[in-house]
Amino acid sequence: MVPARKNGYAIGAFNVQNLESTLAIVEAAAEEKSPVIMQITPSVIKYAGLAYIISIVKTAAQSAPVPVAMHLDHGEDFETAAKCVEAGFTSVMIDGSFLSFEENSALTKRVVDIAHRKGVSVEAELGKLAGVEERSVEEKEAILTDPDAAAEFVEKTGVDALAVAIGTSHGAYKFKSEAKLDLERLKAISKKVSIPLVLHGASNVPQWIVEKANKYGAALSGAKGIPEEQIKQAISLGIAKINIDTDLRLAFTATVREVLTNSPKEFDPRKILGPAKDAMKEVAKSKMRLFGSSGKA
Ligand code: TD4
Ligand code: CA
Ligand code: ZN
Repeated sequence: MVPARKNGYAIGAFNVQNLESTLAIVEAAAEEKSPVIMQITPSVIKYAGLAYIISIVKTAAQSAPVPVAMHLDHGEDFETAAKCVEAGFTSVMIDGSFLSFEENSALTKRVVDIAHRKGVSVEAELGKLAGVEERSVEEKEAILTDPDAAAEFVEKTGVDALAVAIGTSHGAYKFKSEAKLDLERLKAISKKVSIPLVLHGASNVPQWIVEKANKYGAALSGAKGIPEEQIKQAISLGIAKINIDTDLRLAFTATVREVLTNSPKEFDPRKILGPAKDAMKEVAKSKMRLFGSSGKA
């Protein structure tokens, strides 16, 4: 990510849950000759089991012709982060964004201390991503990342990458009205913080995929994401890791629905999940091109 920030591109960090999402991402990275980050959340560890998900992702990383990082996304406590450091993750996120500045710094520092001893890098988060619900302007202001606090946080903790809150949120319903990131704030953070910055909640929620899903029975009206132009601007302002989960989920779901509707006699899981995996792969490839990481491996 350091070369990415230096050279004005970003690495895609895609969430994996199972074999299909792992294959989609590693195949995309190989075809695009792009480095890639595969990230695993605590809820995936609960769903699949740490040993299963690690062996799938490690197998992908070992057989890929491009660099593949295995990252813990939104590590919720010290124990989870420590377990992943021990288990061979290349990087971990410790998300103390709901703690006070002091508590978040202290927790992050503890994780940095054990991770760096093993050569594992650490991402932390300062500020809170906006929720799905509408918030008043004042409240919203209060949760976005403060540039001075960000500089102090990085200095205090020795963290390797920082997730910033600049108006994005997780999921498929990011904006009720105009989609807008606080790029001025990002610029100010970027001036004071030189480590790679991370953009969570960066899915675009492509309308053609939402429409396809809805055509085959989904109920996803009003879904809205971040316009691609704003992603490009964010990269030019220091974002070097971009988290994408929702767009892959949407592509998967729309295709599963399409296959089940159009081929009612089909009951081979591979014939249902295979096309869904390919749809996720196409989305991942288009992200690598958008982020400028294609050809960088
Ligand atoms: O960090 N992420 C992924 C969050 C995934 C939460 O997943 P679980 O259900 O496994 O807990 C992002 O920033 C993704 O942003 P996006 O815009 O794709 O939702
Ligand atoms: Ca958080
Ligand atoms: Zn996130």
